[in-house]
Amino acid sequence: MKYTVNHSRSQQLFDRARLTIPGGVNSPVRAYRSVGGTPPFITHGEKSHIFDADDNEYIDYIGSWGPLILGHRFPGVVDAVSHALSRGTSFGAPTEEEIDLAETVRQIFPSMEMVRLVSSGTEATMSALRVARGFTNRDLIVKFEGCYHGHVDSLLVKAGSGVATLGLPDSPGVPKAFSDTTIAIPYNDVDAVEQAFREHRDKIAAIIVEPVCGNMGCIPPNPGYLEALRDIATRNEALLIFDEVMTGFRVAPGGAQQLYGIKPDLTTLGKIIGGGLPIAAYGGRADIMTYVAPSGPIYQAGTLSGNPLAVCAGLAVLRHLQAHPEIYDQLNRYTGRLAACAPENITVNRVGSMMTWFFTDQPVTDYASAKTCDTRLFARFFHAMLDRGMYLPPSQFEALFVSATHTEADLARTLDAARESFAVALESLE
Ligand code: HOZ
Repeated sequence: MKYTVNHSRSQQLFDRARLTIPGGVNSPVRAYRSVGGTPPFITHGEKSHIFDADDNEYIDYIGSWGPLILGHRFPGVVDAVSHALSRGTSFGAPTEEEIDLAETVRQIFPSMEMVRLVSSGTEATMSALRVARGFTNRDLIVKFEGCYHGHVDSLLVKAGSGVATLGLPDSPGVPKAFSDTTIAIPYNDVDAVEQAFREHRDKIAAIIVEPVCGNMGCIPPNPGYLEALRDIATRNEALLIFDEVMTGFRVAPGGAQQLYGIKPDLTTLGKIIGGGLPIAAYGGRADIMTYVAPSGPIYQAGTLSGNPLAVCAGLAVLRHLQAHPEIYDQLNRYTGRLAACAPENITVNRVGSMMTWFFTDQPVTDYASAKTCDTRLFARFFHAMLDRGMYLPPSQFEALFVSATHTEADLARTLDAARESFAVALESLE
């Protein structure tokens, strides 16, 4: 069957956007550079579906890149935001709901004894690094190739997500002195971490890791890997930072740290914690977090930090997830069925409701193996899926997300579309 999908209005909007917005988008992966074509301009969403400016309807497997675990326009969020809106949009002053949110986070993530709210995942990781450096009085940070922690200067070294998607080695504009504070080594390689600590003994402030990578596609930690990071950090009096912006409330209610039973010193959260509004958090051991101003000397601040609309949206989602733990069984079941539909020469990685179909027959365990993917085949698959009404991340180096509002009917349609699209993509190999 030949699909002819109209994208003319999106095309017009994209042409217009490019005149005033770099690349026509406000975050690079959205521009479809690595898959080609025009990004649909979105008008609205409802549960698991989104709609574009040409009235095309899609089953959404991006979910705003993770936050929408309860789907678009979750009634609890709509009500909470409407109620908050009726009282004011921003005060730049403390509110009771901020305490509710911080306490709820601490209940779900017991390692986060104290919590500071910020406005984006980038801000959370940037602040966590500053706290780690200030607390340990050391400068160096260990990060892993292909992990992405937002566009923090010193972490844009061998980064994943848009940086990997666009094939950029590093970013101009980051002073060498900043990137020199970063030691980037392969993910899932314990020896490389031991080696880094042998070479830079007493200088490494922290190890920062996506405990399940989502930003080079979904890559789980090897058995024992996170335990080894915990042990190495402790032995060397460095801090272990889990970047759970993507995995928090996603791979388990209490994130990867609950799933794998590891207690980091600091954690960063974003995405789901705001229910689709801009909020993020960092937190961890109380003895470390009391170094943050004004209780301590490490400075970090923000006018919109703890914004009341975002706080109320996030609380509505977290409370719903707390009250309905069965949601995670359904998410896992559905995503497992998506994982199972791939042909043999496609490698599938899944943790909970995060998943990637990798166009390689090699196991994908790190950035080097992720790069064995045939991104041209991925682009063909991606467009075949889009034509069939499936809205996937437009990059081989991102994970898809399933929401609690995806239905049996959605799943059946998606499985049919995926089987056809794999055939379309792979026919060029025959
Ligand atoms: N870099 C994020 C995903 N890993 C967000 C991409 C976007 O919002 O365009």
